[in-house]
Amino acid sequence: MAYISTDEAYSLAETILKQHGFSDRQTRALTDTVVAGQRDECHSHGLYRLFNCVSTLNAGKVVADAEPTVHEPSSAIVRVDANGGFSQLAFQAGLPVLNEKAKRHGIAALAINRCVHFSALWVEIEAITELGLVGLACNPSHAWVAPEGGSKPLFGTNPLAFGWPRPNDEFPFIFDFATSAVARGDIELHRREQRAIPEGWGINAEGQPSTDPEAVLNGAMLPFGGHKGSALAAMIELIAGPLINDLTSEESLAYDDGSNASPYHGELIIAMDPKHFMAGNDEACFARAETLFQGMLDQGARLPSQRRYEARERSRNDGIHVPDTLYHDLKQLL
Ligand code: NDP
Ligand code: PYC
Repeated sequence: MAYISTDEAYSLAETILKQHGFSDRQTRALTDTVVAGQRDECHSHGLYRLFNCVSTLNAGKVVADAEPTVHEPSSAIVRVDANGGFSQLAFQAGLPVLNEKAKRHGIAALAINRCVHFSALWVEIEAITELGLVGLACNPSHAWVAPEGGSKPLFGTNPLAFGWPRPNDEFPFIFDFATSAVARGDIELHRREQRAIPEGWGINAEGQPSTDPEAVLNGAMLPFGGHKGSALAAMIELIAGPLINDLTSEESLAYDDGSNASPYHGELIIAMDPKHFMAGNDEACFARAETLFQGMLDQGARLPSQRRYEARERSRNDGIHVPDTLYHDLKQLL
């Protein structure tokens, strides 16, 4: 197992991305995301994603030097056209406008269009909570997941993330999960490491339950929580697809046309300013939220993101942990 410094992780990611032709601004935004993922031990969305960045570029499915354009169609909506680039730079371009609108109106939405997407959403949600805002984000992906009761891929792995800022320099309360039983990236990592996957993650092409990652990647993944995850996945298709005039997961996969590139679609992000909602009782309202969190902890439960924050601390002390084979394979990209 290799341990590398944050500077080394940045330098490795930046060198790979620039050598393959990404612009400085795309490279910086992508590097921030994949290094943060590796630092927080989110292995399916860390440095491993550099392979997808390169293969998506080689497939001609991302614009390496795209510059996002920002539009303000109404007072509480900001729309950013990623112009075929990755979502990260588009998010960074829209965030200051989202912040200004949420603080002015209490609630605002950022719609990102025409972006190539692979990011873990907590990165964006954390940026929103750092501004003192409550945030919600979601997006489709490629059609990989069968609806509850079905057996053929239709929905994406459609992540949903939420964040609540906390007083006294506490890390924000953030959850961020795929609406499939697990992220596809996790199944890909099982395949890479030749490990069986747990039952319940997916079915093979014949619609039978399978623990073989390859069979499930070629069959269909399953939603988490049966009909509940399935309904949430459908909602995300709607509000981050047709509602913002962008592609569903099925349409994204059709656009992909077998090239195995990262999904291409939109993303919806909603930000709320607590000051507008808490009717002047901010301190008491935030204190009641803390009582809720403490109630969870008192029962021995952990807060979502706690594992991530602990991993962040470990990375700060020991360096960022990169499995040997991943490190070796990343070097082959240079
Ligand atoms: P996980 O199941 O690993 O985790 C989901 C969330 O639940 C995390 O916030 C996690 O916190 C929390 N959690 C896990 N276990 C517990 C527990 N015992 N008690 C309390 N909280 C817990 O995530 P997924 O596999 O579903 O998704 C992984 C990532 O993949 C996400 O970041 C998502 O954004 C990304 N993704 C991106 C897609 C895209 O299209 N861009 C598509 C699909 C997924 P912690 O991290 O601290 O464990
Ligand atoms: O892991 O499901 C996933 C995923 C899709 C797009 C980016 N990550």
